[in-house]
Amino acid sequence: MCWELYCLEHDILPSGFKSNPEPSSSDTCDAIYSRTSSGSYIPRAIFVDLEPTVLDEMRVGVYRDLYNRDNMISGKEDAGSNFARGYYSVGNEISGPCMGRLRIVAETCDSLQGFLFFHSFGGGTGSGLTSNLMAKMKNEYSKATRVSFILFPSPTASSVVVEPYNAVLASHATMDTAGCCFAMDNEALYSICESKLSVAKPNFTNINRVIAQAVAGVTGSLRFQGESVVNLEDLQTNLIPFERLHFPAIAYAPLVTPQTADKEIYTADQLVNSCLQPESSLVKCNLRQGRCMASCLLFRGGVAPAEANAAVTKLKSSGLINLVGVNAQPPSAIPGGDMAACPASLAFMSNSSALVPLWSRINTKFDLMYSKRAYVHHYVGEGMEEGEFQEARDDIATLEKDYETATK
Ligand SMILES: Nc1nc2c(ncn2[C@@H]2O[C@H](COP(=O)(O)OP(=O)(O)OP(=O)(O)O)[C@@H](O)[C@H]2O)c(=O)[nH]1
Ligand SMILES: [Mg+2]
Repeated sequence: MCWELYCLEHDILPSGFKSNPEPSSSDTCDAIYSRTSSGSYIPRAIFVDLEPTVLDEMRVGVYRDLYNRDNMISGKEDAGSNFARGYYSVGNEISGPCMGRLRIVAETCDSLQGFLFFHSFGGGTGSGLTSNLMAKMKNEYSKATRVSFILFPSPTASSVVVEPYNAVLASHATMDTAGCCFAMDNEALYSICESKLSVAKPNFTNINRVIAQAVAGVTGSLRFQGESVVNLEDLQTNLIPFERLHFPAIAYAPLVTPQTADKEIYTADQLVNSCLQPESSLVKCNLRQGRCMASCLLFRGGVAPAEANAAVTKLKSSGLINLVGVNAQPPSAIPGGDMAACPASLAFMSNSSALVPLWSRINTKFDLMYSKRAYVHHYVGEGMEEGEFQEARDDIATLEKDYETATK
């Protein structure tokens, strides 16, 4: 869904060609697309899964000609919601070919700035394989920034009981290798679709399009020239004052339908207020209740820098704002999608204690299972040592405390 939106914003057709071969001067999409000798654009992206069905959908989908097939790597059998299968056994086998492809794509970059990761914390592949790759990438590309968009287990509804294990094990495994990890969860995203976007029964397409808009808000100034350039490194440096405390929340506004878009007010002030409402957050939390260490506000569209700064000054009395960016390119909307094309938007990122309850919930569920050693043998059977459970759990207990202490 991110590439669907990027293609729309950069005027790239599903074939990979621009519909207007004379790109606008502010378009800097070369940061995320490479160009072939015939002039078509290819996403600088690698798609990896331990089983083929999800990637098969992409291989026959609308954008099938956009992607380089060699950058889609899938195995035969999934990780069965087991972190250890994703990290150690099956996952470790596929990680070599993944790194091989990654090197090829990285070599086409003139000045590699960093990597964006998209994965779940609940699935075995999303938690385990990503952690495995993250370690290898940190080793090989130590200077590159790593920014992740992570789907956390939902607070109440969860389809798979071992998701808390996987989330804790993956957070521990990536504690020293991840850079800046934006937390999201499907419960928050479902309610955005239902209550804000009037979608009766949201599916992953609806939800992932909301994620895509927020991601496009974060990457706007990488893709379009503007006065204030906020690159991945700026984002990480400003949002993550302490390396371990790398889990900011992300909120987005406006979340409006084409029918209600003209009733919305698009001033910087109003966008900030909207983002601070709990129902604008992509993860279930209340940013107003969290004590804040750092925030970044990235505006897009018709917001004058002076107006943005004035809105931020108001906020500063109540929290810490480290970085403000305005990119003149307004957001786009998928034709026929749930969200309206708006003249301006804001991606609001905040590293605060607001996520502590999320960790507490996951930890409690972890403890309930681990006290009975439930499902532990599945993990040990895939090459993990049992001691890693306790080690990971202790690490996350420390993380929880560190967040409390740092934001006191
Ligand atoms: N928002 C969103 N959530 C998804 C999507 N696909 C899966 N999930 C959620 O991710 C979690 C499971 O992770 P998956 O990514 O499906 O699992 P996996 O990483 O493929 O791991 P295995 O299937 O165990 O190999 C569940 O909570 C799903 O609801 C998606 O496209 N969008
Ligand atoms: Mg899977």
